[in-house]
Amino acid sequence: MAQDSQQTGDAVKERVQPKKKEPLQYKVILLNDDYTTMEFVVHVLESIFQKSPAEAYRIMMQVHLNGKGIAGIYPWEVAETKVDVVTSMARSAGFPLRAVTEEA
Ligand code: TYC
Repeated sequence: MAQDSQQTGDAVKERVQPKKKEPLQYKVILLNDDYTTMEFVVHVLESIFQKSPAEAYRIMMQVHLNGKGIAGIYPWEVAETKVDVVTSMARSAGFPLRAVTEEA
């Protein structure tokens, strides 16, 4: 039987909501500042966002030159956790680096 309908005697009952909604995705955005070192940002991108060294460097430069850049796109809870991990790693290292989430 077709997935979008259900046979009930002679009637065909249509689903009210025909498609399951995808869970919303959130961008994790890194913000530029004048004090965090480039090396630390590259390290964050490699260790928290699983970027290759070349991709981490590219994203870091994008943030450095344009003020912000996308580190990754994740479901809400994962994105929020990444922001928390970036923030605590940066504070422990004495850097003001900030990360925020934005609906994708
Ligand atoms: N602007 C910083 C510097 O010149 C480097 C930097 C890049 C800082 C990206 C934060 O998210 C950032 N040392």
